[in-house]
Amino acid sequence: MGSVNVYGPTLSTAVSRVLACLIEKEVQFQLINVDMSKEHHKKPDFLKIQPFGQVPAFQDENIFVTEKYAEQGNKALYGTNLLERASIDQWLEAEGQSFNPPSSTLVFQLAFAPRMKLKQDPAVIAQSEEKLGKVLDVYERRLGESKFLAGDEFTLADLSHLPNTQYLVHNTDRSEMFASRKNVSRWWEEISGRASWKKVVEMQKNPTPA
Ligand SMILES: N[C@@H](CCC(=O)N[C@@H](CS)C(=O)NCC(=O)O)C(=O)O
Repeated sequence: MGSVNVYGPTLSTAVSRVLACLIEKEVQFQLINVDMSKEHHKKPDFLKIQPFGQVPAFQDENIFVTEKYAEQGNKALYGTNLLERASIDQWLEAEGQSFNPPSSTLVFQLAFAPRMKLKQDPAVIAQSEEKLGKVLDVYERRLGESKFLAGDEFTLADLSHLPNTQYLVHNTDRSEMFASRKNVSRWWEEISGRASWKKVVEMQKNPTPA
């Protein structure tokens, strides 16, 4: 069994996405906190392992967790054949290109900005809400045809949606966007109920001190 070092705070959506994946794959990891308020992610030592100065960073090698640990944990997380993988890639891409931009903006504006005492931008909020609504309409139709996004199994494509949706449903007043869409709502209940994600949420509630 391997073990990896992950650098970054659990409250970061990008970090929690990776943690959910590692837990699904039963990969042991050590989480090393990075104090972003002190710009530790912009320091030369950090840039050596993450040149963009973003969290999370991995130490060891640039692992592709689902490949390196193919035979352990959830073996179907990234599909078991090329056809499944193509569908997973398609929905991972949908997350990155269509879902993440408006949802991460909403998370920032509605959940983080107030905590950081930053001003919200109502025009940006309205625009992102409209965009996300349209994306969720597509998801609603898709999830009427299959149980999960890439097919009838939970995969990396679903997992990738957990961090932003968690914030939108639990830390903003926009949970209706998910609850009002029957299939999206069923899907969210299912994917957020996974033991791996519940563990990540627990870790977020009890973050390790910087
Ligand atoms: N594509 C990257 C994105 C990582 C990312 O956006 N990280 C954010 C936190 S959620 C970050 O480090 N922001 C600080 C910065 O960009 O300076 C990934 O998923 O690992």
